[in-house]
Amino acid sequence: QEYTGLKMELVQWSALAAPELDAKLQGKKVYLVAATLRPETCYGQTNCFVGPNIDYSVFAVNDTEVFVTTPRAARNMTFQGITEKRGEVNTIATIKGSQLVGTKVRAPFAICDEVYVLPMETVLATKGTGVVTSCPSDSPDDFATWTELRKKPEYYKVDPAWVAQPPQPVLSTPTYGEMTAEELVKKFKIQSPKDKIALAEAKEIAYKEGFYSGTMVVGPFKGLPVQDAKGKVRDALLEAKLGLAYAEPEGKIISRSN
Ligand code: ZZB
Repeated sequence: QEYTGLKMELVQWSALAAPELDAKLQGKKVYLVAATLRPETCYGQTNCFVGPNIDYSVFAVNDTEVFVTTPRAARNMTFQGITEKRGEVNTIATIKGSQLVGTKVRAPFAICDEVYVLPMETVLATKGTGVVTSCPSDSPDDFATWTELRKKPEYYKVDPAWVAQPPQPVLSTPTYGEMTAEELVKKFKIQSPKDKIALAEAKEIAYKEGFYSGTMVVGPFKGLPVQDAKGKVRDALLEAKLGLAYAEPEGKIISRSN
């Protein structure tokens, strides 16, 4: 599985992460790296998700850059020429996802350029980097989680200001318009992020519709079919050094059915 790693630069650590990390990372450029299969949706990113119960590694990539991903992804990256020493993770700190919630990061190319880290219970530690970019216009999982967090901010220990940003249209499909995810969540009567079966079905449809019938409605590739724009957006991210190629080792994808 070939992902695009989206480099979301740290703007400000959450209150729970700052005391542990600020001093250790003076003068470094820090990025939360999200793994995405849909780089073309980067314009519509409105949040970033982490698993609250997952451990994350804060590790040095070189003299200047620091990444935050699961320890598993950090190790994989050392074998992909992303870090300096092959097979060796230069860990600076380990931090729980719940401590990262409320951190503010920059979202590459996004219409809302600064977004907050939120908790998503269904993030798998065994997939991608464990950091997920939220594009609630086109991802039913993202739309369902965002809706749930807005319903119960106190329960999830989320400041309502962190979930204030509404979904941003990225592409249009003939059947579902510019808010494919919301339409599918309604159609399948999805009540919460726990409706896994319906969400998996909605995701499958959203992928197909977006890829085969979608047209970009924002960004430099506005008007282009998604099929054509996808690679161009990915190339632009790599070119701008805001993206990187990240591959998942064969046979290690535990679940595709979240
Ligand atoms: C942005 C995005 C926009 C995504 C969209 C999807 C969609 P899959 O299909 O099951 O392989 N993701 C990445 N890592 C994780 C993780 N560790 N746990 C849970 N979700 C994760 O899933 C790949 C997609 O799941 C990735 O692509 C990422 O979200 C998320 F409009 O990135 B995506 C219809 C889907 N739309």
